Parts: sequence; C-alpha cells; structure tokens
Amino acid sequence: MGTALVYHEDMTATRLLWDDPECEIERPERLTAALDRLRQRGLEQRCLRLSAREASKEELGLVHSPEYVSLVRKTQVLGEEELQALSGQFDAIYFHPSTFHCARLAAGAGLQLVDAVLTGAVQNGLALVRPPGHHSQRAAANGFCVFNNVAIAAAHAKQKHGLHRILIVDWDVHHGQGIQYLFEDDPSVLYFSWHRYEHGRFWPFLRESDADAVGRGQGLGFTVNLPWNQVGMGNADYVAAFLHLLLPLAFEFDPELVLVSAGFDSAIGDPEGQMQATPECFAHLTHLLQVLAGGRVCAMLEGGYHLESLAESVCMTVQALLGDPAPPLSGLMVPCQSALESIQSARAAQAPYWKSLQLQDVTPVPTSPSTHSPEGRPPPLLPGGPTCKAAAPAPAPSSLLDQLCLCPAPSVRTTVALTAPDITLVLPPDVIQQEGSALREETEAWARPHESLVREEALTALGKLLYLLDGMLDGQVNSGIAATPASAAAATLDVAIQRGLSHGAQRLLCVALGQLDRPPDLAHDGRTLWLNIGGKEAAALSMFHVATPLPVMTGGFLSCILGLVLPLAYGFQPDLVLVALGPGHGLQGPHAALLAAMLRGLAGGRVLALLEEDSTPQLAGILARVLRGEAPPSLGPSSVASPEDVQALMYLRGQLEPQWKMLQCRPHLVV
Ligand code: Q9C
Ligand code: ZN
Repeated sequence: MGTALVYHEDMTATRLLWDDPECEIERPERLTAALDRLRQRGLEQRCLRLSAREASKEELGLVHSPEYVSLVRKTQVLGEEELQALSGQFDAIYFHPSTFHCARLAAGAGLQLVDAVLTGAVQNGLALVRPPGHHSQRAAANGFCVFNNVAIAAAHAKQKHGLHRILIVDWDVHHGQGIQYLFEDDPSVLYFSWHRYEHGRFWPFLRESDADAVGRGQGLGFTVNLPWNQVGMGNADYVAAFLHLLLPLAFEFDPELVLVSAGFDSAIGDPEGQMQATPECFAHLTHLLQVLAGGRVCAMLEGGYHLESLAESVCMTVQALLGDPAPPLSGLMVPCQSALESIQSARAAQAPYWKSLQLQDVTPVPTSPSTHSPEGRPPPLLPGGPTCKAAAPAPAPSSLLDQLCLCPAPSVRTTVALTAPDITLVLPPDVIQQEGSALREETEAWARPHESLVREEALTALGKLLYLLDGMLDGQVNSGIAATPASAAAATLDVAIQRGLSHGAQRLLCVALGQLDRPPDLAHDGRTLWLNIGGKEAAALSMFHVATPLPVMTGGFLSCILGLVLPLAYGFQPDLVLVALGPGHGLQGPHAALLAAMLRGLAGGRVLALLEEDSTPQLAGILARVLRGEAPPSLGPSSVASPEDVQALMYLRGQLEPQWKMLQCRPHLVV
C-alpha cells in the first residue's frame, strides 16, 4: 500500500546563531544528510513524497497552551540578542527567526503522515523534521524541541480519527519526558521510552525517567520507561528490550496506530547517546513494530547527531517501512547484565498492570511440567549433544550474505511454487508463480532414501521445491512457499534441510509445526536449529533440538513467539529459515501469518514456507502476502496464556537460558 515520506526544505532554515556547545549539534545538515542518503539509495524515489504543511493554531493547541504558542510566534520578529535571552529561559533550546515556521511544519508533517496512514492512502511512513518534538511540554520548549510533534499527532489521531489505542515508541536515546507528561493519565496512549539514564546522572536528570514511573490515575501502566544505566547498549540489548518488554505489552494493548519518536542518537557513533547499536538494528526495530496495528506505523524524526550514523539508520528505517527484508544483525547476540537489570526492573514495575507479564514474573523458580521425570525435575540436556560452540561468535558471513548486503531487495521477493492446481491463488503483484522444476534425475536422487517420496505427486512437488530453494540460495528470489502432499511432508522437509545445508546455508533454522520429528539422520553439528511447535510436551533434547506443545490460547502463542522462538532465532543468526506447517499443525491463518512475518526478520528475509497440499488457499495467500513484506492482520485483543502454556515456556527457558542468552529477561543472581 506504500510508504509516505513527509518533508519540507524550509525545515533546514532554523539554526543556532550564537555560541552554545550544548545546542550546536542540532543543525540543518541533519536533514540534508538523511535525505541525500535516501536519494542515493533509491529509497526516496520508492516513497510517496508529501510536502509538509504547517500545523494550525488549533492543532498546536491540542497539546500546547495558547500563551506558549503566541510566545513562540513572537520569536519570528525578535533580534538575535532577544532570541538568545528568550532561549536562555529554557533548558537546551535555541530560537531562530525561522523557528516558528519550522516547528509548525514539523508538527504539520506528523499530522499529514497520520492522515495519510489513517485514510488508507499509504500503509506507513516517515516524517523527516526539525526541530524535534518529544521533550517539549504544554508550555515549555526543551532539549531542542519546540512543539511536540508526536504528541500532537497522537492527540489528532484521537480527536479527528476517533482512535482509542495509540502506541508511542520512543527509541530516541533521551527520555521524551514531554510526551510522558502530556499522556501520563491517559490510558488511550501507551508511551514506551528507553533512554540513557545512568541512575539519574544523565540529562534531563529526572526522577520520573526511571522504571517505576508508570503513569497515574487512569493511566497507570500506560507509561513504560526503560532506563539504560550504562552506555554501550547494542543490538542484542535493544532486541531483547523489544522481545521481553515492549512487544508483550504492545500485543496486549492491541494498538490501532503506532507512532515512533524516531531519534537515532541511540545508534552507534552518536556523541549524545554513546550507544553501540548498528543502523541495521533500526530495520529490525521497525520490522518488529510492523506486526502491530495492521502495520500502521508513523515514524517521526527526533534526535540523531552523528550524520553518517543518522543517515544510515534513517535508510534502514525506510527500507523496513517499504517492506524490504532487514539485513542480518552483526555482533554477538548476548544482552549485557546492565541491560537485563533494566529490563527486569521495568517488567517488575509493569507486572501489576499487564497480564502478559504476570504469570511469568511471579514464578520465581520455573517448575517442570509434571509429565517429565519422576522426581518432577527437568532432565539435563543430553550429554554428547553439541556444546556451546555455535553460540560463540557467528562465523564470518558467507558469500551468500555478502551478496545479500549488496543487493538487499532481490527483484523477485516471493515465489510461490504450488503443486496442486486447486490451491492456485490470486497472487499479489510481484509474487511469482513458479513454473520451473529441478531436473528429474536430480530430484529422484534426492528422493531415493525416502519411501514417501516415490509417488509421482510427491516427486513433482519435490522438484518444484528444490528449484525454489536454489533460487533463494542464489539470491534470485527472497522467499517462497511450496506445497507438498501431506504424507511426504516430513521427507520433503528433510530433503530441504539437507539441500539448504549443502548448497550454501551456514546456519539453518527450522521451525516445524505439528507432527514433524527431527530427521534422524540430521547431523548434530550446530548448523541446524530444530524447533518443533506441536510436540506432546516441552523438551530440550539439546540446545539445537527443542520441542514445545502448540499453545492453546493466543496469549500463549504470543509468549511462545516472543519469549522462545524469536530469542532462539536471533541468538542463532540463521542464513536460511524453513517454516513447515506439517500434519495437525492446528495453526490459524492469522497466527501463521504472524509467525512468518516475524521470522522474516531473520536470515535477510530468506524464508521458505512448506505447506500441505490440502491447505486452504486462504492460508497460502496470507503467507504469500506477509513473505513479500505486507503486515500481518492484527490478532485483536489477546486472551491470557493458559497455565500449561506458561509452564512449558518457563521450563524451556530454564533449560535453554544458559546456552541461549537472548532468552534471558532478568540478570543472573549473584549469590
Ligand atoms: N551532554 C533530542 O535528542 N543536551 N534532544 C544534553 C548532555 C540536551 C536532546 C547534554 C540534549 C537534547 C531531541
Ligand atoms: Zn535525543
């Protein structure tokens, strides 16, 4: 449906006219650097360009006092000395004769973006604006911010579009205390902010930036603060914060719209933030948010002062909004102790208000499912299985990954290789129905060890699957869907894994739903992570062989994805993902779509879905759409996880946490 890019050149006019080391980093080049890079990458051209308009007095009045708006209006006619004197009345602020015009354009850009998304003109978008907004308050400018662009957009979405639930994600490295103050008693706006805090020793030095500030009155639990108490937070810390804190609450909240206070001073190289997250991380954060609110995501620029890092991070955000697969994250995916302490204290502070956190956090020591061993103790991980080797630093990227980075969007995103004519679909544009098939002799050779593959229909399906898989491994196609006769599902999956591993995949993640057992001849060399959802009981046979029952309730399904599947997947860093919906998988279309959409964040989006031939066209269709980058439908209000769902998850986490650090959501207890 498209991505809007809202901008106006006039917003480069405001600048610092005198000496002030604190304010000099907020300069016009921030916008031009970001825009130039978007053009260079051909990303701007793929967006719907909208020219920003000025917000009206009434629109500014949605969050600011009339007196404050007139005060800012008057700065248009002040001389330099008067501007400097007035600026001095606020914390970290400069005014320029163009400030009023720019700030009205910045707020207006956000309004246009929200209007474009909520009228269905586009699916999502980014407003590139100056001055930023999230520090500004009802009657005060603060921290380079004059009007609170995101807060005005949220108030407008409520007032003009009648929305009831808006999620604001503030990934800027500073606390957007302005947004917090404006909505702290409002349960219709869930505000999440992570920020450099250092136990209160970092600007703006507020007690209310800590995790125990959770909102007031009706708004209790609708302010979520995640204070970072050390600098140097990186990709693993940010992804862990999303998986273990923000996303559980966000799914439970079920927003109709997501607004992002998109500051990139939380990225590597920024002088303010001193953090370590790489630009690709913002593609992942954006991608993770796109599974909410039917993909209605409006991002607005806040901070970001390292021009190179800012420009790259903006590109990554726009790429993700456009539906391009996210480049794999670099570095060890192990959150640091300080990050885990912060995440745990925020979870503890929020637990009274959110069902999705309760059952998990009140259980101090996970108990094993009763079905396990007679003493009721979890059995140890199989000795002789693979050790922690594969959890060590990820091997150097394969040549396939190199290609992927050079060419992030293959010309064909998704190919559907369906064998049974009766599930031929009305395909979305740019999804290709594959005609090709692997050579007959080759197909037969791969099929030979498997009795279930001798039948003609199974062989035909296998030939198509092999051809598709080769296309993915060569980088001609990004993702695919293949159908196979139900009786051949297990054997086909086995062949797909072997073929993937022998044709260039270094690490292969296999998510098998329903009754599919790990192929017995699959090597235990740490190159395949086998995850079965739909087993009879939770079991971790090794760190690379995990089984869990299919959760009965939507809430349980979500915690399984966020608390188990994605932490394992992000920790493993696969370069190929197979998702197999096998016999009795029991997964509803929207749930399958969500799983596929989220797994698309791994392996550069190289995901192959295997379906049974008698799957419905609806299921194949919904998977084709999410694999090409469309947002999955929102699941609606989610039921709470059942006690069995929670137990299975807690048990597996207890078993696997020592090896898979991304599963952790609390620090190690030091005894
Ligand atoms: N060295 C935004 O990013 N100065 N505003 C802090 C600490 C103020 C940041 C000084 C920073 C304001 C939108
Ligand atoms: Zn900032």
